[in-house]
Amino acid sequence: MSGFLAVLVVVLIFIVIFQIAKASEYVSVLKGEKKAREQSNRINGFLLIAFLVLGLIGVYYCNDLLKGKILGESASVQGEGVDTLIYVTLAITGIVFVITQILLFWFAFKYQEKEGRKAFYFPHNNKLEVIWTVIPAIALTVLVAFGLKHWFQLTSDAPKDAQVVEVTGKQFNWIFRYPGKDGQLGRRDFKDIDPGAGNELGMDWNDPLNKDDFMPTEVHLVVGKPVKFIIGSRDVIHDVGLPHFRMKMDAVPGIPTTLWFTPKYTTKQMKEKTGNADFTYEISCDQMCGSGHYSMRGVIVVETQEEFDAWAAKQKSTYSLTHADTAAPAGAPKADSTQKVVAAVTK
Ligand SMILES: [Cu+2]
Repeated sequence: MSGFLAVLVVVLIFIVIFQIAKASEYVSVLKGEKKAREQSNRINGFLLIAFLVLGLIGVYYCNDLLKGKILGESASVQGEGVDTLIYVTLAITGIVFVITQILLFWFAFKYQEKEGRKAFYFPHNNKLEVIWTVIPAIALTVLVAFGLKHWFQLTSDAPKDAQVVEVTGKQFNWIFRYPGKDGQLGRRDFKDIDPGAGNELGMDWNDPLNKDDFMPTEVHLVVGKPVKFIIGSRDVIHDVGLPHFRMKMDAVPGIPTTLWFTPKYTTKQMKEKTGNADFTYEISCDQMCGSGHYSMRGVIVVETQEEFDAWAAKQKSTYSLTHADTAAPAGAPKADSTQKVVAAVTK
C-alpha cells in the first residue's frame, strides 16, 4: 500500500512540474521572450540566495546537533592527537567550504543578466593560478605531515612493557591470542590450521612458546598500559576498527600489521562517563569482507592490573585444551581425540 502511494506521489509531482513548465511557456509567449527571461533570472537569483542561507543554517545545525555526541572523548592517549587532527582538518576545510559557497551563490545572484551589462572576458591569470595552487598545496602538505606523524607513531615499535595481543580476522569473526606467562607468542603456520582439532590459528605444538598461549573470546586490556595489536587475516582483507580508541588497521592475509595505543579509561569508568550502563568497547570490521561482515563484532574489556591478572590466571592455554587427554608428545594428536578437543574448546 505504501509503495503504491509513493509511486502515486511521484507521478503527481511529475504532472505538477510538467503543468508549471507548460504554463510558464504560455506566459512567456504572452509577455514576450525577453521579459519572461529577466523575471525567471531574478527568481532563480533569489532562490540561489535562499538555498545558500538555508544550506548554511542546515550545516551549522547538523554540526551543532552531533557535536561530541557520536563517539565522545577519545579513550586512548594517542587518540587525542587523532581528534585534534580531525578538528583542525574540519576547521580548515570548513572555512574554505563556507567562503567558496558564499562566493558561488552570491556571484550567481549579483551577476545575473542586466540591461547594458556585458560579460568581462578573463581567460587566464598566472598570478591567480599560482595563488590557488600554492596555498591549498601548503595547507594539504601540513595536514598530511601531521597525519603521517600520528601514523608513524601508532605503527612504530610499541614500548617494551606493552601487552601483546594477536588479532586475526576470518570470515566471520575475530580470533584473539595472548602470549601467556612467557610474554611471547608461539610460532604458527597457516598449513597447520585445523579448526576440527581446535587449532584455529595453525599453532605449531612443537614450539614451546605456544604451550601457554591462550585464546579468549574477549580482549582484556589494562588501563594506562600500552597494548600492541599484531593483526592478520586467515582469508580475505578485514580491518580492525577501534572507534573509541580512534585506531584502525587493515588485517591482510600473509602480511602482519601492528598498531599500539594506551587505553585511558576502564570499561567501568566509561560506563559512568557516558551514563550508559551497557557501554562496551568494540572491535568492528571496517572492511567489507563478505556476507557476514556485519557480525564481526569483538568486545574489549579495559580493567585494572589486578582485575586483568585475575582474569589471565583463569585462562586455560589452547594447548592444554586441545591436548587434554593426550600424553603423547606435542605435535602428534591422537586420531580419536578430535571429538573431546572440540568439546573442550566450545565449552
Ligand atoms: Cu568485515
